[in-house]
Amino acid sequence: MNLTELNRIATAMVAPGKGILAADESSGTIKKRFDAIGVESTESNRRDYREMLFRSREAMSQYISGVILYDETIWQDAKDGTPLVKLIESSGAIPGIKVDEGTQALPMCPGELVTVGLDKLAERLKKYYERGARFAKWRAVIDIGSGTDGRGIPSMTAIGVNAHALARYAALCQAAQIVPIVEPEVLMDGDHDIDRCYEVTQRVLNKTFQELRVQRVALEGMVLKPNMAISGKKCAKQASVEDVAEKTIRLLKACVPAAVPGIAFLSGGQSDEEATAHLNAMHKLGPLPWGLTFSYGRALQAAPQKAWSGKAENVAAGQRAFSHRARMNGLASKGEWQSSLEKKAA
Ligand code: 5MM
Repeated sequence: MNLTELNRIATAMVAPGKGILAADESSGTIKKRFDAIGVESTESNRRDYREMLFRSREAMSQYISGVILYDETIWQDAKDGTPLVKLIESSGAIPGIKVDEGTQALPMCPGELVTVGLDKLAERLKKYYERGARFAKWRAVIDIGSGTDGRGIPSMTAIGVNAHALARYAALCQAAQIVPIVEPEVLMDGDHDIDRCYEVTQRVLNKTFQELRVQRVALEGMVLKPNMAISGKKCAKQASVEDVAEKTIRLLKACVPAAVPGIAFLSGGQSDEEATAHLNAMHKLGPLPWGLTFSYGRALQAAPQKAWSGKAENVAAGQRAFSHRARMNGLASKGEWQSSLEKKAA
């Protein structure tokens, strides 16, 4: 393992003014997104859509540091035969790959999930590296709820097995000279308040870093992709932008060692503008010990998906919508965003 090189890539992924495009929707998820805009989820439509994003020159060269791909996409070529990975590289962004294989029900823990995909991962990583991937992603999913057996969710079992798998994956990535994005997502579904989210996320992050240490993962060669401390979507009392920013930074400072080069948030179902405003507000609370940016899926793609709607004549509009969101989040990653910039663009 060349840790200097892993650290260089991890640092580039969270460079100020840039962030990560999470375009790694699995087949089921992209179908849901396409259903919402009335587009059939065929292999060529998925390729055309992602090619549109990766050919968005302004977004890709100025505001996007890396792209997380799904297995299908990393092997796909653009319409003119250029591998999509090459399009990403030529824009100056780093190609990455989602390597988990989704979730399964966790035995003995009703309602809870464990992320799978460790079998043959070492071999898969080797092939992805040869194809150009320099970082990877594995997402664990932790729900907050009351549970059907009265024991409460999440259980220590779910937190423990998911942290163990995240660390196994991260160690395998580093051995393959690939930077692991470690994503333990505490879902914002549900009616819990921000303090409950804070408390659960703290337990999850502490356990995750404990496992990373036990399994000898080099913290200098990874990126953390966490949720923010935020109110559940159905909570009657929604925390303010300032509250989310203050509690998220307090939580991360308590749990994430300064050796970690960067933190890149998931958006988790927040609206586009909320996700941008939260990141921006966090940068008002600096200086921070790590790079802090975005790794958004929905909060970067909802607008371009709508503008594109599967029509070739809408490609330029889709690219404009993507570049706008990428620029807004790029500014937020430096604390330079203002809501008036959104209105001007509209
Ligand atoms: C883009 O969505 C990713 C893949 O999800 P599935 O495996 O469920 O299809 C997802 O992992 C994503 O990278 C993160 O959750 C962040 O995306 P959001 O939309 O929460 O910013």
